[in-house]
Amino acid sequence: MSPLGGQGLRANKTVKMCLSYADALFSPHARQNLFDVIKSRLLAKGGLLIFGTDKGKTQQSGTRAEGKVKEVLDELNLFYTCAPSQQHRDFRNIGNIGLDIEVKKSDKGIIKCNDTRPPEDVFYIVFLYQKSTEKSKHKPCIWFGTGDELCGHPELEALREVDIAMENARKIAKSKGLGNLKLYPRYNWSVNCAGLSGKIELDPEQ
Ligand SMILES: [Ca+2]
Repeated sequence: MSPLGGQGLRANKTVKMCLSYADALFSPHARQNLFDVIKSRLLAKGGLLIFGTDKGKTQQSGTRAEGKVKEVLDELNLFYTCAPSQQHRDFRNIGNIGLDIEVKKSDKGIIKCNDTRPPEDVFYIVFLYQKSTEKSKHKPCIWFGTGDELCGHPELEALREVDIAMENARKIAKSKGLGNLKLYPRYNWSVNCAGLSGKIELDPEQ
């Protein structure tokens, strides 16, 4: 038995945790690196074709896609917290280094984001065209990347102009002259994934 016994093991664990914190602080690539590990593991695992929805319940098949990612996080024994639904980060602070992952699924290739556009610092795993057949233009695939890459690197100036236009629209909607009508202009963002590069085709046989 080692002179430190059980204590030695605990000490070892502490060292590992400190290293991962240090890694996060000193390497700007730590989150990307961990995301790459999760990506490889998910692809190696297979069984990633998630067919359609159960009786039109989009939420449920979305949950199945998230379940696949959760399995990988658990197999890798990674720390994370789960966000309440309707938020843009399904899994937060993965590996205790601030890696947040959002899982999406769309059979039509359009991701609905409602009032919040994908945050640039969130990493996305997107299941696309799962219902495709042999004749379909788009094959079932999966895509990995950051929110910024998902959005196609929008220009800050263009985004700022949109925000100003929205502010103005809200001001106009509040102004007098609409009688009893009330209006609150809202964002309704969505992402068209057709042009995303780096999609990984899924084997229909798996
Ligand atoms: Ca999700």
